[in-house]
Amino acid sequence: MWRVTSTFALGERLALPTATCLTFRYKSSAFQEPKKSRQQPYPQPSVPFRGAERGSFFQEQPNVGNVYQEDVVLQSFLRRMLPDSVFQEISPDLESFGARVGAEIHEVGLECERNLPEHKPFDAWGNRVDQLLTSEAWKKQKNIAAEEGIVAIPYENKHGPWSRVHQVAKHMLYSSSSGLYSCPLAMTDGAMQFFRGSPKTASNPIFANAFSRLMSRDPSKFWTSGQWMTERRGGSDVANGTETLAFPQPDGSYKLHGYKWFSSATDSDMTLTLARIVDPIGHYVQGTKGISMFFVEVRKPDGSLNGIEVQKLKDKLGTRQVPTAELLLDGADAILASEEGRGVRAITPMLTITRLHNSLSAASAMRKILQMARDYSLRRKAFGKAIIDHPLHVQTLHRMEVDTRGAQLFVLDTARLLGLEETNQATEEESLLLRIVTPLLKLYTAKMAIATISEGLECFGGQGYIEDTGLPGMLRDAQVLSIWEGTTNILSLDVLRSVVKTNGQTLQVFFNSLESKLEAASQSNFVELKEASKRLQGSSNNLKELLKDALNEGPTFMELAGRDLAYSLSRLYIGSLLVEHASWTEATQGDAFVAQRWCEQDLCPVVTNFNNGHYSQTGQLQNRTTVMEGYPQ
Ligand code: UCC
Repeated sequence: MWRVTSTFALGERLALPTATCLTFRYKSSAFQEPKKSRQQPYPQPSVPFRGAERGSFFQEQPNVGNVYQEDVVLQSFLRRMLPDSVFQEISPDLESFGARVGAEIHEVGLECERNLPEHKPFDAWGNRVDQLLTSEAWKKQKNIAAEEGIVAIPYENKHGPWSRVHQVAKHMLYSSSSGLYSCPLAMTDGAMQFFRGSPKTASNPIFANAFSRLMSRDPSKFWTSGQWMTERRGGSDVANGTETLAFPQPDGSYKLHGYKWFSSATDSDMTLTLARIVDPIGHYVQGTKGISMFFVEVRKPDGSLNGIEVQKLKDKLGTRQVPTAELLLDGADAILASEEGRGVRAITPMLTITRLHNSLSAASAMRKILQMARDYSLRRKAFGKAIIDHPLHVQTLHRMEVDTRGAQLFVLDTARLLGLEETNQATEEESLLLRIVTPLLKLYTAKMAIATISEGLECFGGQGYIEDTGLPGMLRDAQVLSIWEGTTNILSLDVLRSVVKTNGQTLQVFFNSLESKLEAASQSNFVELKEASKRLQGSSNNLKELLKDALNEGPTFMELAGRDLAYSLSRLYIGSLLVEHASWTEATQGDAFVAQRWCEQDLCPVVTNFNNGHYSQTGQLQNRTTVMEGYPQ
């Protein structure tokens, strides 16, 4: 038996809360239980938890309020960046939507997780029916998304390049309460981007109809789109993984035969998917150049599936609200959407969109858990006071806050670049910058979200581990952010691809952009920013030095350094965004503290690890030797 005794003296000396200084001693024979006497039973009325008397209150739950009003970073970014007239126009929308999220949508989102989709392959008589049963809450999210224009806003284009920022800001309020409806919305936005850029959309009535439905605010007309790219061989290497074949039909359409291994949101109305066109003698081209993109309506007018069999729903760690399925395409009617053999190229503008959505979802979840943890810290008492009054807890919240502000600014600023690009107002430099920051944004915010949400769960103690609080689901859902839409390593390689394809121009504009963001700090009164800028400048110079030599070191070296390079570029860029934000005339002291703390970390792990020999041939050999140690030969 263990006995607990207090060591008050030690506690006082270290100024720790008394209860943290408890010591545990094994019960010695000298320890005596108080003797129970038959003549003197415990006085019954004072015994707590007798029978069913459990009391009416255990712990107060955190409140989700007006998620816009409580988000100072989002508000201040918009005030700083948007023309005043645009800010005045969109603010009421964000204000009222922020309130709706707290009052209504958050709960609908939780319902999506409580009522997961089901697949019913056969009816009672053995007929194949392939019914996908989704919850009322899931369907309600579709209606909410349509009414609120979550996909429509950038395409309605009321505010030119700022329309994209408006959408991303609004979706950042929505995503983490959408019950993962954010997934079909991401793909729908990707499909919109494709249709908007395709010359076929105007001339082909089927495409024109799809385009108008995907951006409709009328729930009865609104469609969502899937994006079926992943086949049995895996999702990263699309060029070698695509086995689906497209057989031309006399009317110019195609029939698709293949197996799609991960098809997210299979309840979507249409999809864009990849296949290889088979010529009349049965030949088709392997590799990237053989892949074309097709448009498929998931159901026929009578409601039956269009040559598609749902094999099973995937049993996933998280995102279980989304009906993700394995699909057999057995003669699905399809229309060629891209140029022949340009399917991979055609998906890349969609990837830019879905990767931005991935990142806004990451930032949205980070902000939400932090808002909830902050609220909870005022309600929850431990060791005699609210946990907000425990400095160590506040330090934890502050560290989460630093990352969350960084993630939010990164997302919003990338949305700004995308808005310029898609309204043809981007300079060449801005387009190049968008090309390199998109994979950086996706890979880095995903990792930050997983870490922040994990930390966030801890802020609720044991309650963070209890299913029906809705908190564990947030962690499960976050885990996919670094996997779908390109894993961290695939995106690191995409950063390198952007550098190689542009002969280093993306890197050049990246450094230029860093410099110009730091210039603003010289005018600021916040002393914290001087040091932060100095550190950013120093690290950026070190990185430039390293890159001068590294780019000549060959592909293996660069591949090995690629992930650390991507992390370094992300940290530098986020640092510069935080400094720029804190240099604004209306910035708060909090903004300056955040920039300062961010810049105290190792901003350039690629330089550190280069100096530690991580990318040398010896380093490479060490990796393999260690990894394979103990593996049976
Ligand atoms: O679909 C999925 C799940 C859906 C759920 C969506 C939820 C979204 C978020 C929700 C939030 C809650 S997951 C499937 C995702 N799959 C991927 O992300 C694919 C991962 N693999 C890659 O990203 C690869 O890098 C590929 C497939 C893009 C490229 O592979 P290749 O075959 O090696 O490609 P190449 O040969 O290097 O490039 C082919 C062309 C080149 O252009 P051209 O032909 O003009 O020389 C490249 O420069 O594509 C160009 N390209 C790009 N252009 C390649 N990547 C890009 C890029 N990122 N941007 C612009």
